[in-house]
Amino acid sequence: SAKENPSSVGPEEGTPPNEFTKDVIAGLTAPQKTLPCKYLYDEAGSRIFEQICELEDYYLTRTEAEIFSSHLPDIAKELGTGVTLIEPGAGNCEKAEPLLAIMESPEAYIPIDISPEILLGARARFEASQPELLVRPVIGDFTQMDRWGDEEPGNRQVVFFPGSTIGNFTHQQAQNLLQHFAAQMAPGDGLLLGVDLVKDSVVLERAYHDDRHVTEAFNKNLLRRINRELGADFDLDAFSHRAFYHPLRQRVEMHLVSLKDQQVRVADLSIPFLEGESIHTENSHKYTLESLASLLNKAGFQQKHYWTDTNNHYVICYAEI
Ligand code: AVI
Repeated sequence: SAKENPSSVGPEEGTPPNEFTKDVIAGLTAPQKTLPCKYLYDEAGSRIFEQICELEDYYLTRTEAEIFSSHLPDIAKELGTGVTLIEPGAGNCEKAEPLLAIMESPEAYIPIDISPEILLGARARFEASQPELLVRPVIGDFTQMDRWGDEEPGNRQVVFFPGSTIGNFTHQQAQNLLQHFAAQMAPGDGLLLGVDLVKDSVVLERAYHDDRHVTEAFNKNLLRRINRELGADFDLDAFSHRAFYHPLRQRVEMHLVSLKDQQVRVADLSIPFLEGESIHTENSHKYTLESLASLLNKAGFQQKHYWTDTNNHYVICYAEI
């Protein structure tokens, strides 16, 4: 603003469009309409996502939790002693809590998230349950962050990235993100990653097209958000939720399909839709143990150990640089 920047004089230039507006317009005017999946997580979207995690059909959360509870002592041993655990996109920090409780003399826990409320709540919880642990929340977008602030020399760091969040990045983006993590790590530092595996497409598609229509509500909430924040006029009933597994790309794609020819007003634009035309709203990449090892290697990590469930639906993997 003019106040913060004394060199800018003259009349107000009007608020520049924010990043959300720019991304929405760029996405909806592209040949294959698309919206970045990070925008699925406004307050309502985050709440719906929590409901997804409890669905019978959405096996990911439950399976990851199963692997953790069966192998927690093993995993903690692999991470070693005196470790600073860093969790990008930590949210409520629920997954780190039992791990930190069993790790041998962890140095500190650094959860990173864009939501200060949720981080401060988590810190209060840790103060009660693990008072001796140093918890230093960092507020911000971990994909944009150059340092996360453990500058103590000699501390081993382990980056904790569960939930198969890595799957929501393309292979190139995933490699870039892991390289970005690696750039802040020293030789011998670790990465503990939770990743959903390639499996029967029926199982995969059911997870993203659940019979309770919670994922549909999650997907459509993005249109509701655009209506609210950009004054758009999407008719939610004129779009349907579509999720399918693409075996060549090894990913589940989520789309919103227009049920008729229509024009939608978004910001100052009128966006045309043909019947059957879709907005691509999310990719959820699935890995094999081989494709995961290859991703890790490309990003400069060596896989040390991995743990799967008995169905081989999901993997937790520990790697070091
Ligand atoms: C957060 N992420 C790992 C979820 C996934 O499975 O890709 C997001 C999600 N989208 C639909 N359902 C869940």
